[in-house]
Amino acid sequence: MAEQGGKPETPRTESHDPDFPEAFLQFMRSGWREDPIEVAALPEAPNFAKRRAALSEAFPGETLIIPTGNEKVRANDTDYPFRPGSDFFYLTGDRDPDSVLVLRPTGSGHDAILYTRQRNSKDTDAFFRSRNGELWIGRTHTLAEKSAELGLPTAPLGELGALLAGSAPGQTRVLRGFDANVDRAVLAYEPDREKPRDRELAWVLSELKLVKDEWEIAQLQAAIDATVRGFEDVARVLPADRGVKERLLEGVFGLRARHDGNDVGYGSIVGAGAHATILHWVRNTGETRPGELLLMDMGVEGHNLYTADVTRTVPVSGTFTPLQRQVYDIVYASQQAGMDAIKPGVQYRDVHKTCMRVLAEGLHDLGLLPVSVDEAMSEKSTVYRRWTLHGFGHMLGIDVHDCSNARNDNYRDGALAEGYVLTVEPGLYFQPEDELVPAELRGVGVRIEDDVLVTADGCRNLSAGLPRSAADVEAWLASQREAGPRLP
Ligand SMILES: [Mn+2]
Repeated sequence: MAEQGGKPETPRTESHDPDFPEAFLQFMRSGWREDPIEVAALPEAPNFAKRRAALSEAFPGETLIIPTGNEKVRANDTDYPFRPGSDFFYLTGDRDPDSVLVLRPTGSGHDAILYTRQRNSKDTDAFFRSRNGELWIGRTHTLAEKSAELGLPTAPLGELGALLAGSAPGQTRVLRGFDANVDRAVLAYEPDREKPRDRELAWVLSELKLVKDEWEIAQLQAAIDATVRGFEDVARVLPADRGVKERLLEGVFGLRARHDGNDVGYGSIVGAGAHATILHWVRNTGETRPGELLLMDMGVEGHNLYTADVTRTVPVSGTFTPLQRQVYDIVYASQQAGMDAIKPGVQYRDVHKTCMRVLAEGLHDLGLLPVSVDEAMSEKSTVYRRWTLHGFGHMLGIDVHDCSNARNDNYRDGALAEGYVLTVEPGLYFQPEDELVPAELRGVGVRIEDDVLVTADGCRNLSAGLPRSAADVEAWLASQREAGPRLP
């Protein structure tokens, strides 16, 4: 029995597959039992429905099309593991590639329909022939099973084309850049430069995500707790008296991420020594050295795709040198000042200025600023940024850089509100080839990054499970080493 409507997909095969003689095909088509699987409605499905309702309210009378995206080739015929599009997942909870959420206007709001791949069950040759067949990838959901799980009507992907072809320009918006087929099928209709229709959909989706609900906060806390365990795992295998490869530490953290969560939320940055001064050092080809610092920026992405984003900088030998500690304490003071400033109504930009002023003062104390702190802090100068390099933080959620399509007025140039989750992550970086700093500072990089929730009257540090101050980091490293290596 084929699934309702739509054509079964063409088998996806590879050049090294053996031939399929007719006798084999006939034989493979019969003699299989069909065991049912248990499908329960996801407890969080009502949260997803609430978000769709909020989106519906923002665009009355219009058709909204939100694809998850497709599998991406890593090399030749192998793909990267699929990770759903963040906005799509935020609205549906569906994890399969190629799916497309469509909100169609009704009299009072919108109907939501999830267009999704059909099951390649045992009554199709794809079952055993196709790389998407269940013999290859395991049991997948029928449309009805997926519908029951997500609380969302489903339809075969094959029926999407007709709907897209019939969509009225001017009454349809597409979340673009995820699915080339969808982008091609619905031509952009953007008569207003100031309010580009499709980008407005992306703005609104990002801005809906700014305030996290209780369930999302719990997801973030779970990801952060797993991240704390991952940092502990790494501290336990980091020797004080000899070098190890950065990739050993990346791998140990990655094991925790895959074991306790979905994966790492972004490529782990493991920067030993001067690598700490490279902001996105993800090659991780170096080695630790006793006496040097080690900067690790790593986050577990939880089972529901919310991610942590945490950085710690530790002295490999167990204690900071006086100079390392001086730099560390400046960054710590900056981070603390940022956390102290965060509460509802405070301008995002003012938290940035607060953190940066403390860093600039520290740079002045180190004798590095060519001008006064006030002059360096003026908008016409900002020369301190040679050593601070980036902003104080960013929103955090289902994306590590969450809400990135929000309009400036509601993010960079806006105020914080209760329920926002953001990182606070100042740093100081002295490049190995910087002729304007003394030799002993060259190759020193420090960043401290925590994830905080804006509360009614301040903020709560969700990553307080890891120490932040220099003394606490030293004590923590010693106690982890004392406890010794562990497997998840
Ligand atoms: Mn970050």
